Amino acid sequence: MSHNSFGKNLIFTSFGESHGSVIGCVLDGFPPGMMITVDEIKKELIRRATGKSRHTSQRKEKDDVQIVSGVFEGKTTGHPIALLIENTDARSKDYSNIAEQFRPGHADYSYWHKYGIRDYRGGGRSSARETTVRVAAGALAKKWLKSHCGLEVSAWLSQLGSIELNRGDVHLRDSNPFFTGEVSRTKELELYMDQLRKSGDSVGARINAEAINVPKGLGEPVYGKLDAELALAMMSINASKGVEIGAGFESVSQAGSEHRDEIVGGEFLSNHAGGILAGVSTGQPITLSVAFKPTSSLRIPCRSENIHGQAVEVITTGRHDPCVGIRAVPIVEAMMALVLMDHVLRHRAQNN
Ligand code: EPS
Repeated sequence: MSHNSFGKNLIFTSFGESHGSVIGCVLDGFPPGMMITVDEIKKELIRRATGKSRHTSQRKEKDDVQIVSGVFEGKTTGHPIALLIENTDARSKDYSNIAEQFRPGHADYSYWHKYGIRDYRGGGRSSARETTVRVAAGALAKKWLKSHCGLEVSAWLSQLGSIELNRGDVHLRDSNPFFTGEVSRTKELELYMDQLRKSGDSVGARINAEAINVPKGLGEPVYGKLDAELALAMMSINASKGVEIGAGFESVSQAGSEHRDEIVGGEFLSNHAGGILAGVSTGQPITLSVAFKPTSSLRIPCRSENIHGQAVEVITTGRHDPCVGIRAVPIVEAMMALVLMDHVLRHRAQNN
């Protein structure tokens, strides 16, 4: 079975490969009447784009988005919204040497064994390029959530390799290439990344995210729990390896008397639940964090095999992110917004 869509009442489908002519998405079920412009979508796309700093891949895509359906005279019509983005800076020759090799840690191996064919150029469908259209659709979801119920989503870098970061001022996260709210530590992060890049290696990252002004009652027990669907959405992002909701794995060592969030005068005194109890939102901020693994395309040689089962030494050249987790910040925000909007529409449908 193929599976390139998610959502029930707001259904997102993406298509396209990193070195194909275009990537695109269809967003079906979006309510009519919301004003939206290409510039509003582009603003989000720029946040995620490669080539903005020396700390990301140097591929320079224009990411000019075309709204090809579902918007008339600047307003959503209630019909499927289709968004298209041309790939203008793919350099497929970077991949000719590894066309038949498996990069350890990469989709190369699993896709080949699943499909028996693979678009090796830029990782094809497994590329982070696909996340561009998630962010484009997320721009619409963010706007709708804000105007519909004041709901706002934000994410920030909370760990880069071994460097742990405080939340700082999340409003300032776009002022630096790392999406950190701890702006005073930008220099430290730059030095770390410069050394890493010189070494040819890569690191992972942790991204924290929060949604505020979330209506109570979102989530559909028992197989459409809100935390379950958020976790699925996060795990669908390239390179993600773990998701925590609220206290997450810390819950293991917490006593019940500590973990439970006491209620006094209609207010919760803590938020270990991450704003979700039994799969349903409580109205508290939804908090989660996502672990991203280190990028697997490295110029440091390693041992592997090719599609014929022969031993090979793999060296990946080209333009890769030394830490793909950094650019995941706007992607996490977009996925969170799309899931939450879907659940607002689903809750409205059942419990209006
Ligand atoms: C990516 C590898 C690089 C990145 C790409 C993600 O692609 P290429 O080698 O084709 O230049 O530039 O990211 C994007 C193009 C993007 O827009 O995010 C990978 O292997 O995932």
